[in-house]
Amino acid sequence: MWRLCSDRGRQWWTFTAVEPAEVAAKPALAKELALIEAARQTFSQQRLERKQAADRVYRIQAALNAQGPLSSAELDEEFAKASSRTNEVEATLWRGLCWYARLQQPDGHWPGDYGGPMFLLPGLLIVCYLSRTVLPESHRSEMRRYILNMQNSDGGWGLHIEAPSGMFGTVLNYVALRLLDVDASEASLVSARRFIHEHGGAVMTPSWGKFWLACLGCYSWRGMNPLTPEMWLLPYGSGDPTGRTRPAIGWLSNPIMPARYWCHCRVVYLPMSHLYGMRACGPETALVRALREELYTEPYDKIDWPRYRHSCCPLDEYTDRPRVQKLLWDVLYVYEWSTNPLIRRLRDGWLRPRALRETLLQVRQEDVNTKWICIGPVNKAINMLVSWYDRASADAEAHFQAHQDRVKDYLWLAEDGMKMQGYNGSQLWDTAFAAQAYAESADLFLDTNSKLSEVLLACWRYLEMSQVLEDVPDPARFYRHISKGAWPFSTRDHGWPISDCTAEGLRAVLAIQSLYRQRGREELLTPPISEERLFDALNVILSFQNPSGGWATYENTRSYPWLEYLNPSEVFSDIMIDWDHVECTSACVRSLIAFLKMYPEHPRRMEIAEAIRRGVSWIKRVQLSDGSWYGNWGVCFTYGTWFAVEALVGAGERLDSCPELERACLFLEAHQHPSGLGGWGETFESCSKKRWHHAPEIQTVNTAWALMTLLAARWYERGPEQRELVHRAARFLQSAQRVSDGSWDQQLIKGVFNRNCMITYNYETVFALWALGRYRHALQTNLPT
Ligand code: LAN
Repeated sequence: MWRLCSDRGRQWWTFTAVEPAEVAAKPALAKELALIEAARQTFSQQRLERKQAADRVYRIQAALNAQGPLSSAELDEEFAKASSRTNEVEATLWRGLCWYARLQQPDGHWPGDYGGPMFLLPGLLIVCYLSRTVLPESHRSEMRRYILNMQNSDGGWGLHIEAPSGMFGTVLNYVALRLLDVDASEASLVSARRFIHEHGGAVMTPSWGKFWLACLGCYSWRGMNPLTPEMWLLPYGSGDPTGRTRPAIGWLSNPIMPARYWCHCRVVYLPMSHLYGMRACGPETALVRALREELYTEPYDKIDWPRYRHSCCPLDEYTDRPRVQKLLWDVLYVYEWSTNPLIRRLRDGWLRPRALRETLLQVRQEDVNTKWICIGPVNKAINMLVSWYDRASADAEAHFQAHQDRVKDYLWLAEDGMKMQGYNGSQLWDTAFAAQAYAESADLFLDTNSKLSEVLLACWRYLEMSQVLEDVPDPARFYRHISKGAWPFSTRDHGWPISDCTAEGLRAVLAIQSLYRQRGREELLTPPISEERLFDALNVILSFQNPSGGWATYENTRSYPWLEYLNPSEVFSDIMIDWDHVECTSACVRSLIAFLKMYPEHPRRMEIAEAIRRGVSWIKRVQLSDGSWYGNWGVCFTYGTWFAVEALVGAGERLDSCPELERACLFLEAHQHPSGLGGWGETFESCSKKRWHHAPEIQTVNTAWALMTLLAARWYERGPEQRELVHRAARFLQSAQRVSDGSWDQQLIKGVFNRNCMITYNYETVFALWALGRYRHALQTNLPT
């Protein structure tokens, strides 16, 4: 019996065996188990079609188990009220609001599957193997099930759950299954091996795969391009990484110092370079010896490693790596492997020990700052391995155990099995959106004495408990931006501040606050969030704005776009610097607008107004020639365009005087789904190929984003055709709801990072609700929008 536990946003799955007698005695339990079993069966029958698995059943179970803000009985009672509504849109909204409330956790956040990438679990399993961290058999068997479920019919695995097979996914998941005790003679492994051999063997794995194999002892460090840790000894140069004083790039900046890279890139290459620098390698076990035989087309001892430093299977190659890069690696390679006594003295006697001390210091501080969660799944696993090899620190043992304890934060169970998530969850992000979606329809339940208002109060509690209240210690030394007042993407313990998470968090707080203030019931919002904390959030948002006028993700842009030429990863693009993004810029602009509305007399009002103006002009500048905006973190043009249009409208732009708005609406009109049913649908290829790709079926989420965009721009005021377009989109969303429980089905994957890798969001219900709520105000009633 699996259960989802949660504590202040932290979420993890536990397993307890239940006796058949116990099941027989409790009909509810029996019903639940039957539901899960049924879902599993359908799933295994339709494996490939449903790889983008709904985690519906486990979410039902979670909802049944949890003592959420509302009990199931209360929710059943509320749900029944839908039938008394004569307005169909209101009835749909009501059912959806009740459904989504079932999933809310006691602490006010929404849990959900944040899987998608297929290269995460193998890394964790390699680290567990090397560090003798034993995962329970319950977890291991669900992991096996997951990986097998995600195998493509050609025997391989892709970069993410919807991707065609490549060597990165295939080699790593092959190794993962072997570490999970699957025998090499199993049919699935035989076909995976065939795939690997047909594509040149594991020497063709992209560099991040080679890294993991080298740690495990199944690849030689000589076959890797250098990850020289001495890079961390370079001077940072002028400029302020903390955002306290501007600018982040000064006159004497050192653009190639790793501390200037995008934080995700630098904190992954940081522990990688530490392990590379010490040539970390696990013991030669029987399994390692077997893998050495299974993964290659020639005998392991005969492999000419340096020949394969630059090699990568064409199936995986996404990013161009220019010649200059190879040249640079070749120079560093000489430094790394030279036996010349002078270079050796310099390297081994002087530089390397210093470099390893510095990388270890930085790694450990990242562990401490994030309470051992780490910024993401990749550095979580690598930092844990660094910690395993670190015997010298006084508290080495406790430090490593703290790492082990945080492994479960990344593991999510769904009907397709157990996976490692792309983050320790998307708690704050989902809660901030949910709060805004509920706020959009708040009149339905706040003024009718409905228990649903508990949902918003619980959102408030989560918003309160997840705001980050402090900067990390010595931010400049550890190259960290200020975080006091920010909201993270997941939990306060994680704590990395993000521009748009802070913006959405602040907007959600202001939205709930203004609803309760209007009704004179602000005292219900407990615990209170002081004005000072809101001003801190404002301060963070302002500090994140770049001289360009745009906003990047976690930090200011610290180096130059040309650094991308040095991007060594074959599979990810645009990872070297923290770029400006339309989503971050729009979210920040809108939160500043909301803030000014609430505090028109704030001492920083002039600065805020100027920031908004610069942000809006940045957004206009990056509109594409077809009228759309490219979405960096969601699939894809409907996402980017939605963000951009919201900000323009929020800043007071109107359709008749703003050509950008008109072109955006025309773009959407021209990209409706060919089925003619009045919706929109994009696949992940819109992101990776940077051109619109129609999904085979209309997608609820794309339709909701498009509908919100058209409503924000008041496209329906143009004429009867435009009005009909909007009505049809709304009708589609209504028809896509499951009337029996009020939910919207999960469809194709909807999140993305670094252009090429997709990640799951549970956006269907929340955006359908948000869009329909707005539609109701705009076109169904006379209420003000
Ligand atoms: C995320 C998740 C949240 C996302 C938004 C807030 C939605 C976005 O608007 C800004 C960027 C951000 C914070 C983001 C950046 C990249 C992340 C962290 C992820 C997509 C989650 C996972 C991904 C991370 C890089 C995955 C680990 C893989 C590596 C290649 C290191």
